[in-house]
Amino acid sequence: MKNFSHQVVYQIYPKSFRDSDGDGVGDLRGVTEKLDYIRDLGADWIWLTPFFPSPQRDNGYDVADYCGVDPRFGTMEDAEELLREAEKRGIGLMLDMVFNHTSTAHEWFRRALRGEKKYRDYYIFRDGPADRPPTNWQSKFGGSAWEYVPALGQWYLHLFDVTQADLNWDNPAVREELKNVIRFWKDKGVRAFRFDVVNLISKPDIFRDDPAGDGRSFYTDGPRVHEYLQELARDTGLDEAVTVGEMSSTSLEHCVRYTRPENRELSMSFSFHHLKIDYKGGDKWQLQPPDLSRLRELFCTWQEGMLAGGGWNALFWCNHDQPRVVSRLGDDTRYWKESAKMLALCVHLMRGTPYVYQGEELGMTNAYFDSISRYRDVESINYYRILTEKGLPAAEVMKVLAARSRDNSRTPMQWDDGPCAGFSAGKPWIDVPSRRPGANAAAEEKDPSSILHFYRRLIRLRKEMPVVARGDIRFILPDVPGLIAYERRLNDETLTVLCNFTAEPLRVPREGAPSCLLDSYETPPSFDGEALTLRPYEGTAGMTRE
Ligand code: TEU
Repeated sequence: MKNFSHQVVYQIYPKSFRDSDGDGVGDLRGVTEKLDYIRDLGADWIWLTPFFPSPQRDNGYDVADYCGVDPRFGTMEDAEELLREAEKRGIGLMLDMVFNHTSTAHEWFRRALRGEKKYRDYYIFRDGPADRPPTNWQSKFGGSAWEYVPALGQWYLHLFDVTQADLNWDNPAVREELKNVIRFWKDKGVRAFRFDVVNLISKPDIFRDDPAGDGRSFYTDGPRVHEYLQELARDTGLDEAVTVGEMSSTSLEHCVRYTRPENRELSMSFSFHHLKIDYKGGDKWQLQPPDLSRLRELFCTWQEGMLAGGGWNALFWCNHDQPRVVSRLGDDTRYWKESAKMLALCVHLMRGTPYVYQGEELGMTNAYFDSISRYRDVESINYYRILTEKGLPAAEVMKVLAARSRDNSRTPMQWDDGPCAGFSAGKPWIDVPSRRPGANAAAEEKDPSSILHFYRRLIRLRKEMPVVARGDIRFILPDVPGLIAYERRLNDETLTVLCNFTAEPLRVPREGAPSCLLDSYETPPSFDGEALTLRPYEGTAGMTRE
């Protein structure tokens, strides 16, 4: 059995990581250039978001050919070189398989449009009058999830952008095509895969209106999803690979089933409930202050629940779809360093596999763009229109985007403090953030108290301490508002983690002061015999041995 409990994944969004040829767009050679940086961080895997040929309507999540390399990012030789060079440093690549949908520029879809029945059955086409979509389902990027094709007199389903047509997994020929994609990359030596929104692949037999919602209840963790994942893993030999599924609006019960080793589906799963605690009424486009007690409750439920069910979590705050966590839950001015470190400590010492998203280890902040013309993401641009049309004043819409846009995470990686942050010698495809408080690799390399060095220590701890990799977990101190605290236990060792998510000092009743292993302030919190006092945004971890 493969063992990955001590491992850490570093996520790279190639478009924004490092531009090796000065055209303003990051590329695969840029990633190869920076491999030593990732080795020094201590990551075992690099998850590369899609670099396959694509019209880039959704930055590569609209794939037109799963077995090629988009010329914007380089060539197949560049990909092979990256794989080889990474391997030399003990790093594996994790490729991103976008199997819920293809781009409408994919050959399969084009042939479907040309009327080839075989390929029409690769997608989800439904009859219906031109003025009424088959159901009222909504796209995750806004608007109807159906698009009418006049030439065919039919509608096709797209849960995301109109150029991302959903595949018909009920068709065995589709499943075979996708298995061949895995085999292709496995033959090249790829040993890890991420599966994009993979809990949406199984659609219901009958398509009906959703009176209460946007349709998600019909296709989320759909009727045959477990069967399809088992088949995919079995037929492509994924047992020896590390796999992670991205699960949209999923449940704990399903994630246990997806990731229990005996079910042979996936190694681990991403879920997003903990990143909706600042969505008012569950709506991403309505702001509210983060609900910290809900955050604690969600971590507790998922961590203890996955342990009890024998499942395995992917641990993360950031990815290419999320705003920067230090701007979101920390304080990216006064307590920039302390809060970025506390947030890292909080998730890295939990039970599961930590994912670090490029620049998170530097404490990179949100973009703070002040004009819509600086945004690039299809979702942000759609919602700018939708929210303005609803009557929200433009200034308010800009506030919402500043907090919620996916572009917050897609600004150029900050290698140094030069004008383009050392990302490119040309004009970057997206601007660097308007302010960047010392968050860059060159400066942080030199400063032993930097956020970067803190991440290195955390990653090393997981490798050195079995209690971090394999210990069980129990949440403690539920009654201290603003505190998230847990214990990891293995044999006679207990690791205690205490995190103050507020800008105020916090008194935490304790019988004794644990020995301090790691602290976001670099020095242990004070102890008065009855309680520890955590400073603003302090995160601390200590060990006791029985
Ligand atoms: O994202 C899936 C997804 O549903 C969200 O993260 C989504 O971007 C967000 O909820 C919108 O508010 C995955 C990819 O990570 C994302 O980049 C792609 O755009 C999406 O699938 C479609 O492939």
